[in-house]
Amino acid sequence: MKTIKQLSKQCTPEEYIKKNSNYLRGTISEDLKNNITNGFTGDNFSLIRFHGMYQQDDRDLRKERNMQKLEPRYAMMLRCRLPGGVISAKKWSKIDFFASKKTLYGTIRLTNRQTFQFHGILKKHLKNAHKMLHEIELDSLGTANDVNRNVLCTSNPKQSLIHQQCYSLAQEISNFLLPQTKAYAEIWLDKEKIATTDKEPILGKTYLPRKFKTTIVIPPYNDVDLYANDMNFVVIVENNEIIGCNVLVGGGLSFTHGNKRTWPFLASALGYISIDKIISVTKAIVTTQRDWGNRTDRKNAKTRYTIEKFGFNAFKEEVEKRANIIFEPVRSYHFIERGDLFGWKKSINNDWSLTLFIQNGRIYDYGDQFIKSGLSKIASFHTGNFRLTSNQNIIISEVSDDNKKKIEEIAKSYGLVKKISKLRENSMSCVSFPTCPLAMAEAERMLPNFITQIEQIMLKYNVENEVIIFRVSGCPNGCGRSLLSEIGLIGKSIGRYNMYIGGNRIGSRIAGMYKENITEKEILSHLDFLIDNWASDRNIQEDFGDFVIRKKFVKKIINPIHDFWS
Ligand code: SRM
Ligand code: SF4
Repeated sequence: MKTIKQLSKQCTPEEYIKKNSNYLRGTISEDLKNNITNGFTGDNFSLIRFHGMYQQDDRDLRKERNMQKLEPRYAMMLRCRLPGGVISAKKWSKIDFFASKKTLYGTIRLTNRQTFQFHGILKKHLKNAHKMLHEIELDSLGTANDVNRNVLCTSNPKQSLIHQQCYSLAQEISNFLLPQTKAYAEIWLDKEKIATTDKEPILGKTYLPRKFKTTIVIPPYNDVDLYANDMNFVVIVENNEIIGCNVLVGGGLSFTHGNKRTWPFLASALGYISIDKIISVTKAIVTTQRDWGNRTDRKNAKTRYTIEKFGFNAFKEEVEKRANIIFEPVRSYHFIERGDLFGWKKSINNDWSLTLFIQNGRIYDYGDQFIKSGLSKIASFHTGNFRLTSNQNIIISEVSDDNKKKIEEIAKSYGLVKKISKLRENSMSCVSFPTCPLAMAEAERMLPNFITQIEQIMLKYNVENEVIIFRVSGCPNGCGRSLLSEIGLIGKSIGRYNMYIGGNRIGSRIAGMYKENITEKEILSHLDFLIDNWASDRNIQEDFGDFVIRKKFVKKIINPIHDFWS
């Protein structure tokens, strides 16, 4: 057993913080009583992430507050845990109320991992936030830092029977992998400290080496972008029942500008397992990553680097040994798309669902679109659920025939449904400025107008009704999953981006770098050239991403470890 001193020498400071935290307690409770600062001090800055919160400050105000010698405008972002993205309309009303009354921005932000974030909660309101969530049987455990994150599950409302089973699986896996420490209940819900010893049988005392992401996927829809995740279960359905799943591991999209020891990678298949093996295989994969993952360099700590270091076969054999199984050959499946199915759809239970486009997942009222008020109005009488999609959109589901008309009228009068281009429907951006501390360039705030300009180019070349998957991330962490798009931007500095092209429609190909460090104006000029070429020279039904690869405008990324940087 290594001493903490030895550990701190070899491991990253984060490992030391986890080990010393008394199962994630740190001195968070003391900091909550400290009125001198609106922030958290020392290790608590990192530890609150294990409880689902990030300390941020408004970057638009940084300079001014600095000049006035004021503390940065600290406030917390809180991310809820919502496996499979399902929240009842009743619960939505509560979170909507909280966002309006107790956050600095008054918005709710849907994320591309099927959950929502509050931005701008002052330290003094944090306990209220957790208590409110607890009252509606929600929490923010396991949504940040070195644990398994919100478990994604295909949102397609048409396949509700299978979806229901997958949704239950998503919940089961999420619960199975949750931290067991009572720290969350003690600190945020004022539960009395129970005099027992905490144990973390799955995650271990120092938790995972890095964040870990899981999906459950129902082909032919890859809306969850499975290839970007650490552990994925692609379900195989026979006679309308899930019989098993293919297991894929080692996906991830982030890299660091200029650091060739970092690269994006697509999840690859370990093999097929029957449905009853899911939990034992989950445990085996997570504990292998826990024990084998790199704890000395956080940039090389995710599952894909563990697999690269030990070899795919060694990783697979270890998982087989730990789960006491042998993977069968992969069963056949295919994907047709990743987008959401907008508008009204009848489900197999004969009720209805309405999928609404939410630009970048931001729930607020703007212009002639009263998204927040409209959803709030619907939530006040809707008896079904809201389903959040991995594309940052929302599905109002389980709508009865009686309520359909009422919801239709509200959707119309509040501007919830608007005719928009397919380009916009398929667009996505990360949050970036002003709240993200890691942002290098604008993303959420630049995307709407930028899309308008690409729409004009598409109109010019008569392809305005076509789909192109366009995504923006404010830095190479790649939260907007730009590297799995047909055109993806990744922020370099204010107003400048790397431009990547050549991902495919189903999200199984990483885009390659077309131009480095260019301005928005330059990007539009390159797009004018490329879209003109695509419009005039493409094969029948050839997607933009496939076209730019065939025409060699960009190199096809086959093995990202070598190809991404060359
Ligand atoms: Fe992310 C960090 C927002 C999905 C890769 N991400 C962050 C932080 C928390 C910044 C920070 O560490 O201080 C961002 C908060 C911004 C804000 O103000 O809200 C942030 N990430 C987001 C969200 C909200 C983007 C969105 O617009 O939807 C997504 C929240 C998902 C969720 O509900 O859990 C989000 N982040 C992703 C994805 C996409 C995905 O998971 O499908 C990725 C790329 C896939 C991957 O993991 O490789 C992603 N985020 C990162 C990374 C790079 C991790 C790495 O492997 O190196 C960071 C930085 C880090 O962890 O050190 C990061
Ligand atoms: Fe922030 Fe970068 Fe993620 Fe965008 S991609 S939310 S800028 S960490």
